[in-house]
Amino acid sequence: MARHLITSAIPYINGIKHLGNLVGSQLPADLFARYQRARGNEVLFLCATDEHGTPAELAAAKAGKPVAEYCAEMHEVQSKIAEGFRLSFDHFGRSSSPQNHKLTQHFAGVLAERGLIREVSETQMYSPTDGRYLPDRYIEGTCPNCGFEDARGDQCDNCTKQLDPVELINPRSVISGATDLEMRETKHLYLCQSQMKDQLESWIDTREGWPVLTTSIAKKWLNDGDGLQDRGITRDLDWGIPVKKGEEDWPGMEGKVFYVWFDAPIEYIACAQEWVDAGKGDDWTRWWRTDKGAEDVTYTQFMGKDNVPFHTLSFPATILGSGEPWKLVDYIKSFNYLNYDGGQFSTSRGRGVFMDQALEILPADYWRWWLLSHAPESSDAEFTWENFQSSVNKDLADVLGNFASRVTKFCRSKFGEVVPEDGRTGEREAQLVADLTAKVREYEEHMAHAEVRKSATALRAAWVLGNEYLQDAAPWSTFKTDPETAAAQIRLALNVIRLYAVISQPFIPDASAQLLQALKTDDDSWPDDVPAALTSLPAGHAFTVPDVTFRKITDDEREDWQARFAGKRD
Ligand code: B3M
Ligand code: ZN
Repeated sequence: MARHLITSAIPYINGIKHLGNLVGSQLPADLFARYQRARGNEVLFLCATDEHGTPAELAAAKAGKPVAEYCAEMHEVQSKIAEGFRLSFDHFGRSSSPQNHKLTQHFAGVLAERGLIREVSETQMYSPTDGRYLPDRYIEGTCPNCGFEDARGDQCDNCTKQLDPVELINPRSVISGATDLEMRETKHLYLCQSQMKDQLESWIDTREGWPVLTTSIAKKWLNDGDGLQDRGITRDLDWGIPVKKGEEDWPGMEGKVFYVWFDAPIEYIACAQEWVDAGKGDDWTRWWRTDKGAEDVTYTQFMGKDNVPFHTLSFPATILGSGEPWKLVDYIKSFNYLNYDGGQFSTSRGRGVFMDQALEILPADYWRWWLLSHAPESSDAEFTWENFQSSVNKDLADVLGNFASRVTKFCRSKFGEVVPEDGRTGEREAQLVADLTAKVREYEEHMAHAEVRKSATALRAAWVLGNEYLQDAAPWSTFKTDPETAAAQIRLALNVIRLYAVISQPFIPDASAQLLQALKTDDDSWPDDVPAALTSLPAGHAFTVPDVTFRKITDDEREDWQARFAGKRD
């Protein structure tokens, strides 16, 4: 049994995420976790809310709430929505947890001891209008790298370059819009990433089979300009993890907190501790410490492309720099962006579909299927309502749902609600079994490599095989002249429904459960042996006709939704 540690990038606490965020990390991570569990592997699947930094402070201020209260509430909201989408986290933690405070301070202490943290006196943007320093997202302006006008102080969303607020052209305060900003002297800690460039580069060079998107972004920042830059890891903010050296105070750093991108990845580890402290597991070290068994773990991270620099360079610098035996990531799966109907999803402008709204209009499986089968893997992808309608209606309703419905209804009308006994199958059936076997093997291959779209394509092709078979065998005609053969065909087809339910579970867990329930079976074991799996439901086994598994989206609905989500969320 293999052991898989799986993490999704942890979503910022500042509000409900849109479908582009979902498909960029949490959803494909869930697909992979569900698949590994279905194969009988041991999985620890972790995610959390990212609760520090300017996004949290700004959103809390907008909501008129103390930050801690805002974060606690939004964590519950995000947690409920994650359940709604059937995201099967073993634990959904919080980066503001006591565990993360302690561990982040621990890493800072160890890194300092090893000479990898230096104190820098520097000038920071100060806004007299706002009466405070303006770190990171408190400032917006034009990106010095690509000219994008709404670059944030910490990173440009357009070209992914990590920025320092002082680099922005025409900077303005996000709080007040003030442009009369001045530079003031303040002291901060820097992580000496530049000292670790060679170590990081050789680590990245030895990673096998990483997606090009991942390694190209890492290489770009390793070798950009003067090479890998040291990174400020503290901020002048109220909310966050207080700067300490382990458990000791850090002279000169009073009142400062760690930078959100320093503590957020550490939460991947702290989250495993939270999982244990919540009574859900009994040992986190065997997942995270290579001296405690984690060398046997395969660790896969999922994230959007803008998060790649932090996961390929900054977080590994923390881990490697500590000199302690922490588990490093084995595979980084990164995603491009999902665009929305001819433009971008926009949280600020309310453009696009947000996770809560999606679940209000259709069940999770409809979204899971579309998003995963159109995951922005090799390039950006685009959500359009036409495409969504046609995928749902074709793949889910016409192909999968229709197969289950036709087979069970036909059986009920001719043989009753039990798997029929009579007859033997012939060549056509042998061919179907062989084709399904090949398709399942292909699907497994893609799933094992977290090739999301290819997996969806193979799964859809497996569904199509059943429909083609049914069309071709036409048991409803066979029945008129040779009811015994029709019985054998239907016996096989009922077993094919069960096979679909099992292999589709990582994509569409609710439909899968519904089908297994209708078939009155608990046998959800993976079809290692497809021919054997297709005899799982024996003659005489009772079943019921399932309710409609997937309904079609009408043109009226499509038009209505298109208008409704065009912008201006309240
Ligand atoms: N919260 C950015 C994001 O949601 C950030 C990811 C942290 S992963 C450690 O895109
Ligand atoms: Zn840019």
